[in-house]
Amino acid sequence: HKVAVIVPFRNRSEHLNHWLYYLHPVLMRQQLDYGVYVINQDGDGAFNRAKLMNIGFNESLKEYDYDCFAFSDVDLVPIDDRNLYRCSDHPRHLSVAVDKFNYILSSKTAFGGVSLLTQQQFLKVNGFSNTFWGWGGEDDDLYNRIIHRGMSITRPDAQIAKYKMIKHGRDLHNEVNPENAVKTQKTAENIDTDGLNSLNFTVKEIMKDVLYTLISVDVRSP
Ligand SMILES: *[C@@H]1O[C@H](CO)[C@@H](O)[C@H](O)[C@H]1NC(C)=O
Ligand SMILES: *[C@@H]1O[C@H](CO)[C@@H](O)[C@H](O)[C@H]1NC(C)=O
Ligand SMILES: *[C@@H]1O[C@H](CO)[C@@H](O)[C@H](O)[C@H]1NC(C)=O
Ligand SMILES: [Mn+2]
Repeated sequence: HKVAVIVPFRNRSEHLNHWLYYLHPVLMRQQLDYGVYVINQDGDGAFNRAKLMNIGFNESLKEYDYDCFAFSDVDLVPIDDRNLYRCSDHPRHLSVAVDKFNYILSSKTAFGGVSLLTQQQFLKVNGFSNTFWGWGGEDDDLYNRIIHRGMSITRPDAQIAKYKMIKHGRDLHNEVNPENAVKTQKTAENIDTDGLNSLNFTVKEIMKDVLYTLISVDVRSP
């Protein structure tokens, strides 16, 4: 399994240090052929988690022929090695039971936190939408894209797919955006024109660390 782990990032070095400390041993024990790509949003504009994911997909493929993409928040640490960071026949949601939510899945359609798609599956849905600025909705839109393209999602057992979320307050410039919830109703209208095929960004810096590749990008916030 050639897995690119894509981590959207801004201003959370402490979380990243914890994440790297806990995830590398897990990923090694799972015997993956993997690389970690931390995609840092440059500047102070509105945060765009989904666009950073798309950028991670495109940029990681320039380095290696990855066939599986694990899209992960920087604050989610799995607590069971059996929760495999491997793709399957269907897009897969891994962060099923998170301590912050009393280990209860919020909804059957939840697809945020940590999710995995093969290269083919991700291309089939045209990636994430690029237009979800601020907090919320981009994960639901990706779920809608998957259903719209005739696929379904799978999850590991909740007993295995347990996570700890590193405690944090609301980030600056990542306020809940009420427009995002409205936009999730319009996935079918947007999927063909908004995604990997309309992605635009500027790479500001690529820094190679032993443990990860940091790619700083200007996402062209409005
Ligand atoms: C990053 O954190 C610093 C210090 O907490 C803060 O001054 C700055 O505004 C933050 N920038 C962003 C983009 O959140
Ligand atoms: C970048 O893409 C967004 C949509 O993802 C679009 O609204 C914007 O006009 C594009 N900007 C440029 C400079 O192409
Ligand atoms: C991103 O990847 C997609 C799919 O391979 C490609 O169509 C698109 O041109 C790429 N965009 C950028 C800006 O690299
Ligand atoms: Mn969080």
